[in-house]
Order: sequence, then structure tokens, then C-alpha cells
Amino acid sequence: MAIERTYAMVKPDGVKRGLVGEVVGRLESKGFRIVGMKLMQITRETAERHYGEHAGKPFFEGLISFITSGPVVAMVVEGENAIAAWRTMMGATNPKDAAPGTIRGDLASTLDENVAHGSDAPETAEREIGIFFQEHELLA
Ligand code: 3AN
Repeated sequence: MAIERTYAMVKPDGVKRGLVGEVVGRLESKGFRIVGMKLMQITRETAERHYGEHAGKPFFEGLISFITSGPVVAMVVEGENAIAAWRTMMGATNPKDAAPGTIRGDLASTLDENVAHGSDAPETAEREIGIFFQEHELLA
């Protein structure tokens, strides 16, 4: 097991519903170290970069308009096996499949408004961290 960094985000629905504390609290309680964090409004350009893998899919436009619909909390989270561990804590992408005890299982009810995001692989984590943070914004 290695110490990894992943990109984690509270999506606009989570911020609007006042779930930032809940999501950050779960990360902290699990023992992860938050090495970068900011409340920000994602631009359309950044959203298109972030969701580049979904470009051309029928749900792409909706995805872009949702993620730019309000502020998000962008984070870089560090810890043992952080990439997979954070995905496990969030639960399945579709909240109807997400287990109780997970963020989506406990807090979300629709596929689009599923409260949180986390990178799905080491290369994705590196790419997404680079989209949202500059090196000097992260703790050593
Ligand atoms: P995760 O956020 O778990 O990494 P992704 O990146 O596959 O999931 O999906 C991000 C978002 O894209 C989902 N929250 C949803 O809004 C949309 N999405 C993904 N797959 C589908 C799909 N098959 N149909 C409709 N929307 C989808």
C-alpha cells in the first residue's frame, strides 16, 4: 500500500445543501490529510477539461452545466491508498446502487447530483489535481 494523492470535490449540489462539513468530516475522520482546498466556481473551459473523457456523450452538456451551476469545494487528499479508498467512501456513481454508509448511499438520490467526486486512477488523479491546483497551493 502506498501513500497517494487524489482529487476530491464537493459538487454544487453538496455545497448548496450544506454538506461540505459532512463530506470533509468523513475525510478527516477516516484519517486522510487535506493538502489543498478551495471554494471555487468552475469555468466552462475547466469543466470541459475535467470531464474530457465524456466529451461527445449524450449527457456531456448536462454534466458541464451542472458542475458549473454553483461553487464547488476542490480538494487534494493524501493518505494510504487514497484514490481507491475515497471512491469506496463515496459509493457507486449512481446513488441507487450506492451502499448505505457511503456518501452517495447516505446523502444522494440522483445520478447527476451525487454530492462528491473522486479520481478513479493514479493517472486521473495527477491530471485532475493539475487542472484545479498549482503546485504552490498544495502542502508539501
Ligand atoms: P464518478 O463521478 O463516479 O467518477 P463518472 O465520472 O463516470 O462518475 O460520471 C460523472 C458524471 O457523469 C455522473 N455523476 C453523471 O452525472 C454523468 N454520467 C456518467 N455516466 C452516465 C450515464 N451512463 N448516463 C448519464 N449520465 C452519466
